[in-house]
Amino acid sequence: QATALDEVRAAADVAALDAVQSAFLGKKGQVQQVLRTIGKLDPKERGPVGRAANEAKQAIEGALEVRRSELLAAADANLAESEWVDATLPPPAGARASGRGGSIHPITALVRDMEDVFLSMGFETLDGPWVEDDHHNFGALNIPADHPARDMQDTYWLTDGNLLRTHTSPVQVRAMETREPPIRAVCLGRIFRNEELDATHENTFHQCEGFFVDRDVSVGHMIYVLESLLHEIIGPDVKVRLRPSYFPFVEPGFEMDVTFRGDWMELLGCGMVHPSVLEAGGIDPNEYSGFAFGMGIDRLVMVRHGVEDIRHLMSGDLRFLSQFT
Ligand code: FA5
Repeated sequence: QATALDEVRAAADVAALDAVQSAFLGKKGQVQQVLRTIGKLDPKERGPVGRAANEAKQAIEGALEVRRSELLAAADANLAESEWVDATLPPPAGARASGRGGSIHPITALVRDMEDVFLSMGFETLDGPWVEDDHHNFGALNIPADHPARDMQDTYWLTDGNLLRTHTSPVQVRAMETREPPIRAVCLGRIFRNEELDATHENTFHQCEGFFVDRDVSVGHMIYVLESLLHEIIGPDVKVRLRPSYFPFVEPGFEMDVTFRGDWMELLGCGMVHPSVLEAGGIDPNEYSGFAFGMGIDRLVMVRHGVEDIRHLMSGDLRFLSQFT
């Protein structure tokens, strides 16, 4: 017993402790060997020897338990020290060149560049919640419950009656509720639609909402802002076309396409904010007018970098992402 207790106290780690445990308490351990000999002893000696062996067994078990929890606590305390990482350190020399360095995701990079351009044009940037209510995502945008335009966007409904926002337009509504014109703002953020996926359709993607409400705002202002942005982001040779289109929250409404791989790709919806949307936001449509647009950020990344399939962007595939280091 004395030897066992010394060895238990001396065990420097859990593996050493396991070895001590099996040497003394295992099937072929020393305590077991003593217990096995009891039957051969003089009957008078059997009782005291058995008791002594069992006491030794209990003492060793108790000591093992104490030492085990000491060792585990020490290992936990060491973990913070041994696994500490300084995430602010630059990558090791050569990591970037070999493609193993971290890099800014092309969507994040585009969002930052777009925000810079909009700030230079006097727009502020706003944020809105991903989980929206029916009123902000649909109702206040002139899309009542029975309106067929709800089918234009396949909605992920939550069990509590809320939804994952299907576009960034609810941020317009929130801004109008809390601000007075002039309002010049953009919101760049993530949105969700229960879509059939293909090369230009994701179910988790990003939009840039822009809106400008003031006196005498016209379609001309809108086209100027959109073209200026695309010149800055894609280059002076970017080719776009504007088509009439329908959204319940603008009148007139348009869509803008951009050339991509020898064809036109739809990039955004836009138009003059509908009078009833201004009214829902507490703004007098007789005094103020405004334009609004909702641009597909992921599609703009495709144009910017020549990405042929939108599904690469959110795939997390390092073979794709390492091209942007
Ligand atoms: C809208 O979402 C409107 N809220 C845009 C708007 C805002 C119109 C303000 C008028 C005024 P739409 O569903 O067409 O519209 O989407 C706008 C853009 O988002 C599209 O032109 C496209 O570039 C992008 N987009 C739409 N669906 C997807 C998708 N599944 N995957 C990737 N991009 C998409």
